[in-house]
Amino acid sequence: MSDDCIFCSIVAGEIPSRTVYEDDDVLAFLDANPLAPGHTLVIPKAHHEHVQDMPNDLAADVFAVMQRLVDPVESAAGADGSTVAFNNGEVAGQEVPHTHGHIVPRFDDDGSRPIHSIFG
Ligand code: IU
Repeated sequence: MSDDCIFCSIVAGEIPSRTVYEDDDVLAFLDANPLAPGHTLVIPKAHHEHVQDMPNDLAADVFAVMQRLVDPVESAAGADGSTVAFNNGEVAGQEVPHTHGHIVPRFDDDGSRPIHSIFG
């Protein structure tokens, strides 16, 4: 756990979140400012700032959870697809320095915008 990391505080239960999935190493929760209904974040519980900082087995666990959640998240949102992505580094739009994958439900009528436009 890293002091003053908001996602570490969510992992510790110090800040409430809407849990979507949890195991010993990975937590998924609803984004507090969703880009679309059902926007879900998937994080390692251990603090790692960037994708490449995670040990390989943890990165595999995080991706496996993302893969497993795509169908239920899309289904719950009534979506037609999803953007599944990591912003990696400040220059790429990473605002929270605890690595996190996004599952953003997408809809046929949302303009088929590419990833760079939905992440602003
Ligand atoms: P980014 O990839 O670092 O830009 O994404 C950060 C996400 O974390 C963004 O979608 C925020 O809405 C979300 N978030 C959150 O869910 N809860 C928080 O307390 C904070 C950010 I700060």
